[in-house]
Amino acid sequence: MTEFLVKEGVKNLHHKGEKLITTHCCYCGMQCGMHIRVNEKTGNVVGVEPRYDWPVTLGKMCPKGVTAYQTVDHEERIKTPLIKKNGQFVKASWEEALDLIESNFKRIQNEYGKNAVSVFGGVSMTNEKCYLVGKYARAVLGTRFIDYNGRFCMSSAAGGFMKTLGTDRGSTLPWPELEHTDCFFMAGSNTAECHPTSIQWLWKARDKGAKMIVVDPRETPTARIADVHLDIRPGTDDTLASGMLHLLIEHGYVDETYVSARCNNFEELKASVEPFTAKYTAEVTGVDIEKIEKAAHIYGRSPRSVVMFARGIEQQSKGVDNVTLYTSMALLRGQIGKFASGVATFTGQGNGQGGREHGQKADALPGYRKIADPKAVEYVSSVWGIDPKEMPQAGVSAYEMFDEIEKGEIRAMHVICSNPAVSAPNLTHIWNGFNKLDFMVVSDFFLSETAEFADVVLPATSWAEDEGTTTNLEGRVIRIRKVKDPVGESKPDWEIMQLIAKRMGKGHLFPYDNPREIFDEFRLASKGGKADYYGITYERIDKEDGVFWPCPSEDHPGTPTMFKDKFGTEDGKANLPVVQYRPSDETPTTDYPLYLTTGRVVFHYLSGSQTRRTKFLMEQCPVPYAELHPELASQYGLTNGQKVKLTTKRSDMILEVRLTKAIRKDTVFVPYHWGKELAINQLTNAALDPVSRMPEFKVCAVKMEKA
Ligand SMILES: Nc1nc2c(c(=O)[nH]1)N[C@H]1C(S)=C(S)[C@@H](COP(=O)(O)OP(=O)(O)OC[C@H]3O[C@@H](n4cnc5c(=O)[nH]c(N)nc54)[C@H](O)[C@@H]3O)O[C@H]1N2
Ligand SMILES: Nc1nc2c(c(=O)[nH]1)N[C@H]1C(S)=C(S)[C@@H](COP(=O)(O)OP(=O)(O)OC[C@H]3O[C@@H](n4cnc5c(=O)[nH]c(N)nc54)[C@H](O)[C@@H]3O)O[C@H]1N2
Ligand code: SF4
Ligand SMILES: [Mo]
Repeated sequence: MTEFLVKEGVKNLHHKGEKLITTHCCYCGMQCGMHIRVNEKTGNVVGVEPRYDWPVTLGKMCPKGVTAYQTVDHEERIKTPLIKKNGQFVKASWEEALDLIESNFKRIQNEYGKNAVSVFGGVSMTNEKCYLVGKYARAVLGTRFIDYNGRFCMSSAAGGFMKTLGTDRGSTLPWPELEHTDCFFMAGSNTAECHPTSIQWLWKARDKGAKMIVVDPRETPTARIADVHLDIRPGTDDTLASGMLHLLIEHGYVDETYVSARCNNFEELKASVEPFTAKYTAEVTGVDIEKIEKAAHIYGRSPRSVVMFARGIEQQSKGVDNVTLYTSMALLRGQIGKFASGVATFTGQGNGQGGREHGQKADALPGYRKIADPKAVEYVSSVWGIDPKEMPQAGVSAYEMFDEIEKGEIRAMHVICSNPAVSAPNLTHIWNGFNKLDFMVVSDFFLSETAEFADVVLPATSWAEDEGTTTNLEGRVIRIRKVKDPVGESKPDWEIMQLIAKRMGKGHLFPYDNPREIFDEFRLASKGGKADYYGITYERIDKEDGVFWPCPSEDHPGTPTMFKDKFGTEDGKANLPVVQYRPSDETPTTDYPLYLTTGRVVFHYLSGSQTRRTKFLMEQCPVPYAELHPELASQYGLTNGQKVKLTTKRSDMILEVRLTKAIRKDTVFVPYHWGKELAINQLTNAALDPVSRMPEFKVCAVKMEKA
């Protein structure tokens, strides 16, 4: 069928009076292949056609993807710079806005030092832009305070992969190989709603007999099709994974040849998981012992298997430990570096992979280099044309920047492509921080909840108005094409940073005329790093359906399968770290007797800034709700549709009850895509993982009352 559509489809997709431009969806890490339909007369985007010949998604798209085009010419797009006067935004020229930014950034830095101006980035942008955000902060503003929204997303996966495998590429295998695996072990991923177009690969494999194990406190649409659903008590993944390791060892499922040749620390790991018997694991996790044993046998006996996880296990104050333990399962079975097997995290945002490699992170430089490494600083400074002594030190993580605001260390912030006024934990702290800033700039194409706090809002272009590259969840670098000219006076983020660089007297560091020139500089900046893009060109991406990093030279084929012969660690061997069990930062108490967990629905994307402006999606899911088991609801005298008050140590809010048997009886789930009084992040816990500084979005203790 797909072959037929590839041959016949593109021709049939064409509508009279329109042109089709080939690109990728702007939302999640799947980066589904699509053609955008553009009216040839008006130049406006009028629709989308799925791309049947894109090898990763084969013409499949989800409800967000097929409506994404509606945001491009949306009536609420910001079309000019906005300046706040007496609490109201008024339209301004670019000159006025830049004057204000220049004078305030200079005043604040003169008075309080360079670090008083901070940058908060995001990864819905292309690699070109993500790379420049790091350079803008460090080389133009000279500040150490830069971090980004990937801290709330991929940082625990990154930290865990670095510890075990030595390189953080979200997937060790290309997605089409999933069809040929024998077993999926999936923890904390609601794949069917969050990476919907992956499901086709799972189905294809299931048709061939592949087994599926899902670990989730909720019976998600993904869990419903599993052979075993481990309905875990939130925050106990470290125990469950340790139990699985214990059982793999106990039942002789360890690939001893692989482990002795390719892994360090097996004996220590073995000793550390000794206490995690099936019985103990069942007690702690609340999962039936039979199911735990069944899962271990299925996973242990599968010749080819893939361990997959997502934010359910990562957005915890022990997210890194969870990642190292689940990754160790794949290592013990000798699965990494082989066909149709391995380990993968479901990268969240469109460029969540690329965006985390290029230096938006407080302690990182392009190519996955560390700012603490003098050689890295020297190399990147030479590419940028700055004195290595000018390179700022490492800063602090996204949430911790708000502590620095409270302390008066940070006085100004430029938010580029993120909406932390909705998406950060413990929102009171965030809102107070924004109110306390002397000066705040936001670059966005909609007036997001965060932009409402700003002094100056700069109109950025959308994903369809500029070209560049992203890196999808496999690690494949792909092309985003310019579909139309920017609406109104909006400008691409790289041009906005360039304008500010000029005002700050650093225009010579931003000499670009187009994204290609930025990509070429970035290739060089990444050269020799772990995430080496040097051999990737726009032409190769077109010709080869994307190129997988690392790709150190133009004659290198790229790396679809990672770690075939050696890992990214110094000695080339994978590590099997020993983990010290610890409970979540908050567990239920008499006062707060239930678990609260948060996440997504298929119809909305992240802070909802884009999807809440899309009519169809809002019709499908207009408001947040509290998902409860009917038995729990009846204990509280609640019925479907009634109002309930949820209270945590941080705040309270009122939500509508939605009853479902597909959730544990001790857990409440609330989707987080709404702002202000509808934002569940008013209640969430900002306890941070000690390594990744990831907040514990997935677990806190909550009190529930009829409202
Ligand atoms: N529709 C949609 N798709 C998206 C996004 C979106 O906003 N909407 N966002 C994109 C982004 S940026 C991301 S990061 C991904 C996120 O993708 P996912 O991580 O799949 O999505 P979540 O809903 O955050 O959480 C996944 C699951 O974790 C479970 N969970 C909660 N607590 C625990 C726990 O303690 N242990 C375990 N094992 N599981 C737990 C939840 O019940 C939930 O089903 O999705 C991407 N795709
Ligand atoms: N409770 C709870 N909170 C969570 C999570 C959770 O599971 N539970 N998940 C966390 C995760 S995984 C993530 S990724 C974060 C995401 O949280 P956010 O960073 O807030 O994500 P978005 O809603 O994508 O915000 C991006 C903003 O940038 C704008 N934008 C999009 N593209 C561009 C561009 O190219 N340029 C510019 N300048 N602007 C652009 C959009 O209009 C939008 O306003 O939320 C986190 N928060
Ligand atoms: S699965 Fe992700 S990339 Fe694909 S259409 Fe949906 S939101 Fe877009
Ligand atoms: Mo994310």
